[in-house]
Amino acid sequence: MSETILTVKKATIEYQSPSNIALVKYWGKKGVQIPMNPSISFTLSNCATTTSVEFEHSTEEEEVAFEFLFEGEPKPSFHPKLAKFFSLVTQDFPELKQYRLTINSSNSFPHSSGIASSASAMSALALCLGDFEKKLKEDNYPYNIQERVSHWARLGSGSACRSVFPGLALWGKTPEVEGSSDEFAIEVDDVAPVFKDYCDIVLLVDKGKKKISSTVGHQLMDGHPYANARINHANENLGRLMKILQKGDVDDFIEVVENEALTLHAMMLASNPGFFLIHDGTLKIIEKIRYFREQEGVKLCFTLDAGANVHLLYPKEDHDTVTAFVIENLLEYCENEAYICDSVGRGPKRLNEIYE
Ligand code: 2P0
Repeated sequence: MSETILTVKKATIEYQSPSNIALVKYWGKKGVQIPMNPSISFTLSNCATTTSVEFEHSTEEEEVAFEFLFEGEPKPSFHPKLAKFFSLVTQDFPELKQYRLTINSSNSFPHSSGIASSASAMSALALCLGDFEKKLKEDNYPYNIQERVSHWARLGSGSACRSVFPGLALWGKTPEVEGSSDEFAIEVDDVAPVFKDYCDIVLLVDKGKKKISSTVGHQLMDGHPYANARINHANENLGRLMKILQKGDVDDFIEVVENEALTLHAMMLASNPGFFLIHDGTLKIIEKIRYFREQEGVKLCFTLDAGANVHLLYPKEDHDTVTAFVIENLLEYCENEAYICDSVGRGPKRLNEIYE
């Protein structure tokens, strides 16, 4: 059966896509970016990557020909990761090999802020490719575009598949949620109002490059002595959290989210070789958050990524109290007193789409 595929001479597609912060953490993978356990995250709002892709029709190549610029400057160090990504995407979308791509990317957050940018960057790129494929196959496009884009984003970086959705996104097959998949993330919208505009202050304890790459971090789960226990525990935490999110129970949310953050770092400590990404400042911040919560009854809590920075999560109604607490008590542990105010966001935005 022959499909009608349009040929576009030239196109430019631009997306802004946010970062996300996991509540139940993805840690460990198998096969081609398949997670060892399901994860769920808040999609953020202010921490985002803007990516424009210019597609120019050319002769078909063995692999996608591309140029990558970050904030206007060529970045050859990103080429191997992108080449691998394109070699996977073209298994689904071989027509892409007929185009030369110029990719321009920039982040809303400062360089070296210690904020993981692979989720926002790879999701923004996947979104541009998704729209382009849909345009080429206009009349017989059979896919669910969000699933397909999330699947491609995952091939670029696991956590990126969750950034395609607003609010909360779940990635990984779980009996708790119908339609969940290891291949792509899905939106979780059955959540109580309090979690729809939850806030996140990112305390930048260490703005440097990560000490270990996420790829190496995930590999340390292969043969980890506690891997099975962790996978079971993550599944339990996910099941609990799904119910908590529906009910709007902030106290139980705090318990699960902090447990996940500390378990992630406990897994790193117990790896071989063991490593720790937490700094003195991270521990001081955690202690102060817990003390403030006990003393003042304000329902703030922390979570951590694979680094020293702390994400301080709290209901929107506590914004003024928490901001004052941060400024008075926590900035002394942040590099150059740097922090970013963010909150649960509405997902990616298409900024531009031009076809010639
Ligand atoms: C997460 N992290 O769920 C977990 C928690 C870090 C700690 O996903 O190798 O950049 O690109 O699939 O997604 C960081 O790993 O890893 C991560 P790759 P990714 O957000």
